[in-house]
Amino acid sequence: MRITSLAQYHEAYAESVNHPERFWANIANEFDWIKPFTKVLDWSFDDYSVKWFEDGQMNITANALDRHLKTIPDQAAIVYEPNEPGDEAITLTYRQLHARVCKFSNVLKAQGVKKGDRVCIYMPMIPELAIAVLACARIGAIHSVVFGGFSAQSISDRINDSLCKIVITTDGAVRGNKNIPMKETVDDALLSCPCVETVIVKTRTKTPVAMLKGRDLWWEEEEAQASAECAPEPMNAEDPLFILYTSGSTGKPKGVVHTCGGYMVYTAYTFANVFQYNPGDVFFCTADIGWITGHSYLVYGPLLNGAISVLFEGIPTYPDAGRFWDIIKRHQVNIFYTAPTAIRSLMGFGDEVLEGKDLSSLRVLGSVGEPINEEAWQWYHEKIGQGNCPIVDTWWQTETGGLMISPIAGITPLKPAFATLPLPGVQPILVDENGKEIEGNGVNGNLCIKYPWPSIIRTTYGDHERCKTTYFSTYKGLYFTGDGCMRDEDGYYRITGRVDDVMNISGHRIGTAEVENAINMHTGVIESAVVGFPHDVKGQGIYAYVICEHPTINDDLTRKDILATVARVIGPIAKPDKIQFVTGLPKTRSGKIMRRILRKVAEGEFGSLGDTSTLLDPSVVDSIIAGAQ
Ligand code: 6R9
Repeated sequence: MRITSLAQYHEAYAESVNHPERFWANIANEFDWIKPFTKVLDWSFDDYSVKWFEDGQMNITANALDRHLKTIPDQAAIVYEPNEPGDEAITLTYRQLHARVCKFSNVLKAQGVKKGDRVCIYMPMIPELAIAVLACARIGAIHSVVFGGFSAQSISDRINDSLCKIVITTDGAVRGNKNIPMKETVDDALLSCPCVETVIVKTRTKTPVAMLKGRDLWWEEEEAQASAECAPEPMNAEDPLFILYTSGSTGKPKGVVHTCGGYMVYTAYTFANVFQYNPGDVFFCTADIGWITGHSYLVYGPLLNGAISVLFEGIPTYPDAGRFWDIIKRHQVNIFYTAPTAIRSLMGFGDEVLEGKDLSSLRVLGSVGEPINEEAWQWYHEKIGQGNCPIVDTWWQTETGGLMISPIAGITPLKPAFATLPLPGVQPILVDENGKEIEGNGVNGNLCIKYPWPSIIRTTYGDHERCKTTYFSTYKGLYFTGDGCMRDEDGYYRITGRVDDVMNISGHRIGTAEVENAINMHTGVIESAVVGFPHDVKGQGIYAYVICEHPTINDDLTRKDILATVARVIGPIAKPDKIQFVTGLPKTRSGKIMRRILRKVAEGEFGSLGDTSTLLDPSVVDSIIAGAQ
């Protein structure tokens, strides 16, 4: 399954397009199947349904853990780098990780968790987060990890959407010099979650927490009593593996569902190839497991390949802006995978921070989450990669499960700020507004994919119609990514950003409608409109236009109150960077907000607002401009 030259890439690509079933069956057969599959693919993008390897049975943890016990039992699987640089790093070998996953699987079983049950995981970046994820997969429970920065309200919305019966959390979390409550936030969330029967709490900060009799259990006590043997549950390839909530253009985040077989095959294949992982290499993905990048390239992809995966609890700027570089030295990291926002932020601290740092172990660099600007790309290449590490700019999405358009490290000729070429199995197509294919090179359009790959989204939990309308109805017969894209003269792809109402704030997806709903919950707010605007470090920032019932007496305090409301409803990551109070919003006669105009104002481009003649009241625009300056 390993591509080792450009010619082989082209060969593999051609095979994956001409004989997709044969191509993926060969790769899938490299894994351990409990019952081999005989059918490879069944699909329709018109009445959306995709099934890969559907009559096969397997368990992803048997492939990610048990399989390696025969060959590399004592090699590190996860290297945990704690928040405090002075604290000891903890290594879990494949044997140890296997035993702990089995134990925790038995803990879950003892609490009555069965195949198909949903489990909410709300934890900081500690090894037990990966253990909890894998234990669910082992017994066939569907994990729903909620990023540790989300609010109680966001947790309860997610729990109630998929009716989780158990929540796994910690007493608290440490990030940099901050102590963050976790159990307390879960307790708040559970006030409105009657479906939850049990909460398992791992100790991290020794913060005092409430423990309800009959509901709350300590992880340590339960694990101590559990057996280290637990056979992996046989799963059909198309049984759900996990749900991960992500923002779209409408208000409510949707639960993206991935299934066992295709996700396993695709994440393993892309990890091995794109990063050109060699046995013994140390791989460091800085993403939180609460996002898809952490699921696919911190946990599953690396472990399926028997890799060594670094799990970092802290933040890049604690105790100083050299932390990533110290971790690279400490653990002799060979492959480093991070987000442009982190690169831009660290660039801002100046090159002095890099003095004396030993980055010589690095061989491959990766970027993910948002377009990487050329300046950041060059800095990353020169200062971190010392000019000799390829950068793989990986474009993909929660819905795609794995990397889609990306260079293959050291093999695909690079172009700064380009995701370059589609990986084998990925058939991109650019279309215009009417869904007509834009052929040839040197063109721009909306990015769609015309053929299924093994880890494509299967459904949005509990609402298949929503999945169909969101992804498969904008353009008939195509999966629509929501991204704009350019294909240059050489056929290289460059993702230009979202073309829908989704913002990308520091690589985090946040819907404009979601933030508007949160702002509108603030007392006295009549209406709001939110747009993204270019931000030096975050890539995009959040700009909110807000109409209040009464002229506010203290604008500054009201702004802060609104931020507090947004943090409470969604989480601190969704707090607007700018709030402008307005008396009206630019609306068409049919009542639609013209966001195009608001975006231009947020960008400071007052002179190029375009046609405003269809507005109900064009004078609104003048007063917004006056207030923005
Ligand atoms: C993996 C992940 C998906 C959206 C996607 C796009 C943006 C991700 C990118 C990129 C340009 C890249 N995006 N990678 N844009 N270049 N290399 O981030 O998933 O959180 O679902 O976000 O992120 O806009 O549509 P997710």
